[in-house]
Amino acid sequence: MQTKLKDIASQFAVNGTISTVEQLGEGFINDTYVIRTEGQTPNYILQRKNKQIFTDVPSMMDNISRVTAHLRAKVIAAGGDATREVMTVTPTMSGELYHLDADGEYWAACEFISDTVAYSSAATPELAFQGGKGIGKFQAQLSDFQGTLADILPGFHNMRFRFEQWDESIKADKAGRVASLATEIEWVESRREKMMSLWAKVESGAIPQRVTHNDTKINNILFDNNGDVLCVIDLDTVLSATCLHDYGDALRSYTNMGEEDDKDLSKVVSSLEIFEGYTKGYLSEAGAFLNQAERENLASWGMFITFEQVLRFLMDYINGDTYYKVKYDNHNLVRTHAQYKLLQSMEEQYPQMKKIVDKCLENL
Ligand code: GN1
Ligand code: MG
Repeated sequence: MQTKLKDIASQFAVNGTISTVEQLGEGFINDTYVIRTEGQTPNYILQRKNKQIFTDVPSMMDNISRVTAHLRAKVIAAGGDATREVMTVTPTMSGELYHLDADGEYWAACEFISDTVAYSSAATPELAFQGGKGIGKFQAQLSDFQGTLADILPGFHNMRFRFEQWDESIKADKAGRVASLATEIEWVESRREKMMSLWAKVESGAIPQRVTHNDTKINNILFDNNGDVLCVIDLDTVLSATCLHDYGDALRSYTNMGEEDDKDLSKVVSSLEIFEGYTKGYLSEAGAFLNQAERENLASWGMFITFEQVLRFLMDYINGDTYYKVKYDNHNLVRTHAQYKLLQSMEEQYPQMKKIVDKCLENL
């Protein structure tokens, strides 16, 4: 394996001599490695992109390349350090943005940004503030992006499409699990109307499509050693979508006091302190460009995205676990229960969340 990985790594325009290629983290979708080089030359991140999910890797890499070029220009104009504040794609020796290996697998590389800290949860409102600021700034920098990005994940955050997939999954009942899931299916069905009415504001154009990140979990942000936000990473899902999805998905991850797949549901509650920290940080950057409909709906979007995640995890369980990597048999069901508990916690606290958002907007 090491030889094969080294061989793949050597396809890229890496500076220095490759010493090792080691697995890094445990993403649900791609396989990630770090390419270490000898001496003082930089290290790199190497990823095998999941071609079942990303069916058009060349377009995905083209999106990433255009978005990072735009971000880099913004960082340089602001006098920042473009090698640390934005992801840098490493092309192959022949100048391609990806390498297609003999097995038909797609690989891509980027520079490893050293001396950074990544978190799996937001322990303090200050950290949440920094994360919010990071995504707000990312969206602000991209708010004047020209041209259109390839829609590499059609319907990704489209609630109408998700319900269509959902209806098909229930009907097909591929894994024979539907009969045992009456309670969980009702969790989804009882919210269908409400979620579709929120989605209608996107379909009408009141909530606009912009260039957004679409996977704003805290571990997709790198912080520096002072705890300040440095760089937004994992740009695979950069798409035209709504800013509210980014904000909501971040709240789903940051405010959860338990794990995304916690078996101890008593730990899974959404923290209002973290909510407030994230919202303040986000609006300190995004307050400048969000329109009225976006502002009015911020407080609902944590619920919207957490609901979407309940639906997606449960649908994958119903389909027989074909999308997300699972570590044990009913992992997707455990994820569904944990995300549902989080959704309930957000629903209960909606009035307080709305007050916090309104106060932050007044203070801008
Ligand atoms: C997937 O693998 P990761 O963490 O980058 C998923 C997100 C989900 C998330 C759930 C392309 O992201 O949409 O919210 O898992 N990405 C894709 O943790 O489906
Ligand atoms: Mg991702």
